[in-house]
Amino acid sequence: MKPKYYITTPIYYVNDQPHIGHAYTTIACDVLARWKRLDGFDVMFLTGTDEHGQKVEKAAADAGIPPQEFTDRVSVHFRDMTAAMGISNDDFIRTTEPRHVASCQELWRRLQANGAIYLGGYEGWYAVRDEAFYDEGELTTRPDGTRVAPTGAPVEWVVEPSYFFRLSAWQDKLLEFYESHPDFIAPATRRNEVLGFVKGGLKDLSISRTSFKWGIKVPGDDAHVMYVWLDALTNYITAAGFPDADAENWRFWPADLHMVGKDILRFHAVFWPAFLMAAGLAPPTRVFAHGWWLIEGEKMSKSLGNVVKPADLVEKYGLDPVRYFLLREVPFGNDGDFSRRALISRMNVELANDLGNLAQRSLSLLARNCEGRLPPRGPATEEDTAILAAAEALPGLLRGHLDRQAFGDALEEVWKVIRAGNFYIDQQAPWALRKTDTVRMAAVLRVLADVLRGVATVLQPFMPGSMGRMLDQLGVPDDARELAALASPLPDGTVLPTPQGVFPRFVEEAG
Ligand code: ME8
Repeated sequence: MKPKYYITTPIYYVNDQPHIGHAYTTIACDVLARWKRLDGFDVMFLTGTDEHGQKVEKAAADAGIPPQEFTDRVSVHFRDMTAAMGISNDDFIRTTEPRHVASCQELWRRLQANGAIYLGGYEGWYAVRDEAFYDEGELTTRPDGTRVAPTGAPVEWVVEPSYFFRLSAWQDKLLEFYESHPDFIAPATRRNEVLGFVKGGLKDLSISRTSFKWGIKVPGDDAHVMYVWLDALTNYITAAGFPDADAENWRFWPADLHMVGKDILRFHAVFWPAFLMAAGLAPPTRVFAHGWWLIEGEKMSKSLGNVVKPADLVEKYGLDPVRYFLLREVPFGNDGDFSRRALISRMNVELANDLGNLAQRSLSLLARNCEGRLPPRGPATEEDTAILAAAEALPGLLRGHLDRQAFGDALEEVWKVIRAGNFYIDQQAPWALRKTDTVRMAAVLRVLADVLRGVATVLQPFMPGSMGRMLDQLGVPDDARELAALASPLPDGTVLPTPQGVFPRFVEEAG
């Protein structure tokens, strides 16, 4: 049986249109999902939309339409973004679906049955933009007198009856859990932040609201809707079939990785494992909090008019270059600055020059001098052995890096081999061998074809379209594109289709 791998994106609020930040998280997950499939795993990859709560209710009211109609409309934009980014998700969950309502209500009942919930009253600060409660001590006052949360979100004073989750009872158990699962929170700096927060003391958490209606009803008490974060986090078990323990997808729980932005780590690394353990369910294996993108040095915002729409980028630069750039430009986990100049530079230097030229030179020499067929390997020279060994080491190296979500390190390993390939082709000069030693020329071109096959195979998760085309041109059949297939050489004489450039240079239009 194949090992399983369950990976999730956050589910995005439908108060807004998708932008490059949402695309980033989803693409990172897509690369990992594709990588695991390539590596022989049985993968479940989930994304979706978070549709309840005060913030969405307000956005619907501002748009002048009922919330259900509003969420139907906006959720489609996220679905479209998923398609436009070439995302291979297995499911797309919406929190307004009946399966999710049933799942949340059952989780609530289990928490109640286990004595984890009590009825009380909430009096304190709430930020609708963050859908989060804040303590007085966390707030600052703006010059105009408004009180704001550390995130900059304005807060309002809320007084209402509320059910509470006994989070305070989980402080020691969570600390023990983090201790015994050192890889649960990554990167390490974020782990330390969470540890600090939990050590600072946990208060019981308000998990229901009565001042608005747009949410999942609390079982047995219609006056309350569930706190949107309890509702939202539960999506990860809903999609796995909760509460049906016989559901086909229940074998995927616990999730292997919840990928999130650093803004929502606390919800995933503190509240979520506490909810699950209190309900008698297993917590996820790992939560990775990545960094934040700025746009040419500025915070992305509608008022600044600098919101980068993923579909516009794809139209201008192509999908694969955008996917590549986002995961290559900044070490995953750090904040980054999105600049078109940097994107164009990576397209031209790393994709067109380094990889594109290596492929183009090798494939056109094969087409012209080997009748478009894959020649046999010859007796290996030291140089042949070295570059082939470097290419063969890639799957193992990438496995290590990608299990730590170190996308940049993984790509750097591949580029080391690509650069070595360009050095090899210059040094061996197969174009010169054509006149002096055609047998050696053919052997050199075979080495290059094998190296390119290794490179294109491991890069498929990052750039599925262009690497698919490169494997086509290398004569690799569809059923020989997994990592395991690299162990079997392609048969000598394999017919190679006419080569076509995979990565053209990007030339900025004048003006
Ligand atoms: O928080 N840079 O949804 P959301 C990088 N519904 N990533 C960014 C980004 C940026 N500038 N802007 C957004 C919610 N993101 C909740 C989640 S999960 C159970 C519920 C990404 O629509 C990043 O992944 O506000 C961040 O965590 C997420 O979008 C927030 O999306």
